[in-house]
Amino acid sequence: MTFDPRESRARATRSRSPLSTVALIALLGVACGDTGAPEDGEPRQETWRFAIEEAAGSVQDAYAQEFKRRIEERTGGAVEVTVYPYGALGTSDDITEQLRMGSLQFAMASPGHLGKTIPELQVFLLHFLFSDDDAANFAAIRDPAFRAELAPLFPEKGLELLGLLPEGWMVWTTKEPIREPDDFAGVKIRTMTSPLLLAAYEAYGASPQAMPYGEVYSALQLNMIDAQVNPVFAIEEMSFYEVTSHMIFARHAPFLTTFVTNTRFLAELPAGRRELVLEVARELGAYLAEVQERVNRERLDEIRERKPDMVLIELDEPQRDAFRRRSAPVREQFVERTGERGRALLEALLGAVARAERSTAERADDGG
Ligand code: 6CS
Repeated sequence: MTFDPRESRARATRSRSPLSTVALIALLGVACGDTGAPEDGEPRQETWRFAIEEAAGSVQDAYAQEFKRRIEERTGGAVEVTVYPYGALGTSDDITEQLRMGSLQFAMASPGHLGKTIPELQVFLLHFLFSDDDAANFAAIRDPAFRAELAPLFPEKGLELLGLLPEGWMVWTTKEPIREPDDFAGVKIRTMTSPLLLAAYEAYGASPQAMPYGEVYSALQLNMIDAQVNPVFAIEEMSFYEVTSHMIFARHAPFLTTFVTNTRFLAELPAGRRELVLEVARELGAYLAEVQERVNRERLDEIRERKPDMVLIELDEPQRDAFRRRSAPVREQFVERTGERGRALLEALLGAVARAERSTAERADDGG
């Protein structure tokens, strides 16, 4: 399966072909193994609204478009999925609120923002928690014991976790080089809005400022901030590289997002449609891992091509160690803020990462 961001942008603006006559739906419903027809009749026609926190052509958009494609195909068009890119319905916080109120059915909600609503999710914002091995990290976020700690945190906020998805390593873009924690002294770095992110950058001596995604470019341009942090594809897509001069690769944290739905909506769906949603979400678990890897690589090439004097700095192990040591106390702050549930989630995640590292190492030893 390949994802072409340009094609996706075009697809997002093209209108759908009008295939949804009742007869065709009934036929397709039979052919596809119907998902959601009430026992006595025709499939229920409905539109599901899915908001993403990124632009058309982004990594989240790739996921949303594939979700839309599979749902519409398997319901024979009885369900239509409308994807709303970032900005159409407001900020990440606005989207989450609309999902909780039930005016949206699906959304992407990154812990960098959703951590305000579900504080324990800020575990994903801690630095140097994950492995350096992408395959181990991917296994860790799917680890059943870890998921068993994570999933129950959502329903009490009216949300249901459908997926935890990787979007690539976070990269700092700055106006001065950063090679050691002290280089961050006084640097006004924009973070997402979950409070623990402030602590994460204060630990390096920076002056972090939380703000919505849509305000970052002009804040950099107007020198209200000096730096920001996001995966490579976002740095290209939001043109942050135009208003910064250095990209610092510290591999301090992956960017993860959650794919969420409204608890009540999911519970009240006809059983067939509920199963379909869960099935497609399960199938798409691996999809974004592949997409992000390719999109991040391609976008880095585009940045290099468009701005040859952009300085790329990859921190070496001793340099990363200095950041690792500085960031260690932030784990305590996380536990202080989130209590026993936070501690349990942190331990479950550390356990999952360690297990995943062991099994990827064993596979490598076996030559597999
Ligand atoms: O920095 C942010 O706020 C956003 N960054 C990405 C890559 N996705 C969504 C998030 O809101």
